[in-house]
Amino acid sequence: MRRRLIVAGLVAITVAFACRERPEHPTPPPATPPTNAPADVSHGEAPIGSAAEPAPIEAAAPPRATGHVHRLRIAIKHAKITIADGVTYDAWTFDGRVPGPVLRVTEGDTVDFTLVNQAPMPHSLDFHAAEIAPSRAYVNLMPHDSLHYRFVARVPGAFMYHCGTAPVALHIANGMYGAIIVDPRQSRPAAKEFVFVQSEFYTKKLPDSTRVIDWDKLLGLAPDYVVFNGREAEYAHHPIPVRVGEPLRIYVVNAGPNRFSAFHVVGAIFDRVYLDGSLTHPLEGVQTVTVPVGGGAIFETRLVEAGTYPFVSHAFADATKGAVGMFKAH
Ligand SMILES: [Cu+2]
Repeated sequence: MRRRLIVAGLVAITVAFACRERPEHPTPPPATPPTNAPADVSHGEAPIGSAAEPAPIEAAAPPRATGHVHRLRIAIKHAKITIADGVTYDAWTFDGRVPGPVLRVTEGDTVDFTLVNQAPMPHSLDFHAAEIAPSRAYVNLMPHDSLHYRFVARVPGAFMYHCGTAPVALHIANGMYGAIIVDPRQSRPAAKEFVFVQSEFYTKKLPDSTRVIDWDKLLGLAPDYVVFNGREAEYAHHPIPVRVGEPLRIYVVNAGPNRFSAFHVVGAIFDRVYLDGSLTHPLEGVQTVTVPVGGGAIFETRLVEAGTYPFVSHAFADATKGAVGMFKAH
């Protein structure tokens, strides 16, 4: 009997070891930092492409909303997305894209919201722009199920939305986030407007070269990519054209799930920065402002002469990993 127990124990231990997921060997950091300047401007952490070719994900903000009740519907889908040139990632998405769609409503408007789960596992959606009981609205939705509720967008600002299903870090890191802009009732002054959602990807390669989440890297806070709008250095490869002197307004939402953003435009000083979007006490004349994970801020500036102006997270390891873009002023 005792012998049988020992054998059973040995078998169990062997099976446990065999079944344990073998972590992929992390890529060792290079022994020395790269010394070849990859771009033709200072702070150009990525090669600069042509402004003539539009970026795959539009940086321009959608126009201000009209009407007071907005019927919004989002479908949860699992989809392959491109996170860098030639790099495909198995993502969990809102509407098949990462980040999810930019939503825009006005202070006091009613959002009439429907969430549909077309994915093969439970998901949910948490609106930071809403004041609502999570136990009613942010519940896990089973596959093929849908959920409908309304909320009033009472507070203006640049807000995050994201999947709130546990473990939340996994669902966010896999792509389930987006931005919702709530405009103040009285319009902000006219400006050219952009939305940048910062986020991270923690990846390991499958045999077919598709990337999937690397949970160890996520817990170790070691992303492979830090990006604006879902793709590494997207707006360096496709610089954003603007005019010299025109007012710019940049809505930045930081989806994380882990890295704070230190948002900065090289060659510019922000005239005003509205934390989250609060209309009272904007910061004036500031160089870099932290956008915390799960937070947002609205940046206003203008570019004083023709040229290329990088925008970055000034946490420069993150800029090196892709949190960099370019404005081309002419
Ligand atoms: Cu989810």
